[in-house]
Amino acid sequence: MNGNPKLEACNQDRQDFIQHFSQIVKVLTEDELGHPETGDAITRLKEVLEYNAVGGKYNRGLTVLQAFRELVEPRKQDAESLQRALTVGWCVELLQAFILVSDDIMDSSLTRRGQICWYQKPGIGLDAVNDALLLEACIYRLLKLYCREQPYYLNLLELFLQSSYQTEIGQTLDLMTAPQGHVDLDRYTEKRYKSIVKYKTAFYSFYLPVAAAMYMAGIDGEKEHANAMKILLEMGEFFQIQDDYLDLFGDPSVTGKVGTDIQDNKCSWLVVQCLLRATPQQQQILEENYGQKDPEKVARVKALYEALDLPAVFLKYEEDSYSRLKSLVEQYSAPLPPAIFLELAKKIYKRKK
Ligand code: DMA
Ligand code: MG
Ligand code: MG
Ligand code: MG
Repeated sequence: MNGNPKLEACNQDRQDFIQHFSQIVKVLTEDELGHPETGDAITRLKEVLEYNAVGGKYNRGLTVLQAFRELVEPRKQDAESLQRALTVGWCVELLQAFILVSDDIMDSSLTRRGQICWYQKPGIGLDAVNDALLLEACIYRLLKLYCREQPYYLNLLELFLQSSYQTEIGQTLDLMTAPQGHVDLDRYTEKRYKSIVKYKTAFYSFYLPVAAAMYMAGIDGEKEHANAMKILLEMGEFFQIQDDYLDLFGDPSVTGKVGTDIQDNKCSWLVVQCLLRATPQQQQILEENYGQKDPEKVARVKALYEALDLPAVFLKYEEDSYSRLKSLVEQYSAPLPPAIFLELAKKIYKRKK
């Protein structure tokens, strides 16, 4: 106890959320009883869930639970409804696990959440593609098991399907803008950057969890969703800018992942900002060193970013973005309580992981 009731409620939610995982695994693996011939596959599924769905920050999953508590009348927050909110929160975390297992393969990453990427584990390799698909399928099995009788079931199904599609479109743009083996600096525009991150990150990381809680609370109006989306997409864009900054300037022992954006030729916020400020000579340095594995070339790109003061540019951007967000909340949060958005913003601004 530290005497701060808001913080204690938050910690309680986190504990409840993490504890609910064992029930999720149990429910997803007991189906084997009816189909004993799939037992070996279910054992694999359990391993996949335990390796890939836990160990993150749980921001997305917890957002469902916390928004649900803020939006649903207390008398309707019975034990069963809370179980459903916890489960839908885990569905968001499973979508995240599905996306990350795939993303790490496509980005040739080495570590995630402080451990070796699943596909990098000896004996796993590209079988991880099927494991990612299994994680995705679990979302819909859980929604069916827990929410089939609810009036919002179809809304949730469509929301998860649409969020997956948007993320996959975003990943497509991300990959197409980063072709292996040839640097074309003209591709790295602010406009392109915004499209990539809106689709690959903002929808599923910010709109999805809040929208899911809205549907569960019976809020399904277009206007209400459009307003919430306006705020949440802005937050999502900023979140990905932080991710790009941390890719190079974060501490891997804190972020749990080693950066790959320069090597992967990515349209990162840093390269976009660099190009807005670089002299022709500095552009030449980028041409010669970006998008390659050689650690010396990566170091030259980093030195260029530092020479252009990009860490300071980022700090300033973070401040500006926070005030912009606060005014968006004032303008668009109604009829939802502004606390839903402000609590979320507090979790991400100044984050180090
Ligand atoms: C983030 O892209 C978006 C998705 C859909 C994973 P990223 O590759 O920069 O993520 P990370 O830095 O976590 O690999
Ligand atoms: Mg990645
Ligand atoms: Mg990626
Ligand atoms: Mg990244």
